[in-house]
Amino acid sequence: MALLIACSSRAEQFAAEIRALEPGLNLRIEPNVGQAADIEAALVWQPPPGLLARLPGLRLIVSVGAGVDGLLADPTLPKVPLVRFVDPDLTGRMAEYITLQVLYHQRRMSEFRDLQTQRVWRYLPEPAASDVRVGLMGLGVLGRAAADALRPFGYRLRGWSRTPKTVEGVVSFCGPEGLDAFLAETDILAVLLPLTQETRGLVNRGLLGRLSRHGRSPLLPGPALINAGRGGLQVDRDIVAALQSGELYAASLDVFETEPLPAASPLWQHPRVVVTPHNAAESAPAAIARYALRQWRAYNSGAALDHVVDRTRGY
Ligand code: NDP
Ligand code: OXD
Repeated sequence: MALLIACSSRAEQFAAEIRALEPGLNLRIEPNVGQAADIEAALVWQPPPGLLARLPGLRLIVSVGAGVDGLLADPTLPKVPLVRFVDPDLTGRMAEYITLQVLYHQRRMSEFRDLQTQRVWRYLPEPAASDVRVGLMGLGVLGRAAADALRPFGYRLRGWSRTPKTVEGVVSFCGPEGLDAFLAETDILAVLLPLTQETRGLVNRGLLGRLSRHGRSPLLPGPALINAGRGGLQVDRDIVAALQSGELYAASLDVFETEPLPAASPLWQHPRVVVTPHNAAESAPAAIARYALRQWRAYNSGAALDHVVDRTRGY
């Protein structure tokens, strides 16, 4: 039996960590697949389309990413269990990222940064956290962790998901019928949805225009958007247009329709936009190696796998 690592980045780091944990394992690193029939499990991030279909003995796929939209886009993906990465290392990093960006917008940091570039010493009043409504789109593993991290600051939390949720301190909205009410009560929108047929392009001009116009703290200059889900959830040009029109005041974007973000994108230069290179929650290779081996051992011993993707739902 062999484990194949097919990752567009960090493959050697994953291999080193796996070897340290299980030195005897027959490990292959794409493109050096060797005898394809030996390979029973694959650890993958953006593998070449069609590659996994050429492994006749494949029994398990472990995704390095928590999001599996890229894998599911390959129509040849073998119908073996597909496990996505869910781990305290990733979850903790994402909770940090969302907290950092929520605090950034609540504390009017884009304006302070602008003033600093002009060498202007000016006081700006800032709203209390308890006067700011944070709307979390997606109340799964990461949305809930973000809620747990934000709750101690006193933010007024709302969440939107496909099905109703009970999360401490979070007002739950769900489904298309709950979206308008959710947006109308949101000052800072944090998107942690998976990319599926239902969610593609959801964060567009129409949605941004429905963010809270009333009930907002007078000290908040306008709504802010944080997207750390997937670039395909948003329409980049609509975000630029909403920033220009004032429907959106500021944004923190970790993901984009095209990655890397093209140099010509106006988002790079916008004074109230924070751009990060899809690294909101770049997990440690050791955590990924531990997780992949745990899933593989579970599979071999007949134990239940964790976080198997529901291919019909798409996440
Ligand atoms: P989960 O599967 O645990 O949670 C997904 C949430 O989205 C659920 O609450 C689900 O609702 C909700 N949802 C899905 N479809 C819809 C819909 N059509 N309408 C409303 N709500 C919907 O995923 P995670 O929290 O683990 O991860 C979320 C995403 O974050 C990943 O798919 C990935 O794209 C992204 N990600 C980004 C990273 C980065 O570095 N930028 C790192 C890791 C992940 P319900 O529970 O009711 O089904
Ligand atoms: C992702 C990840 O899905 O990094 O983006 O886990």
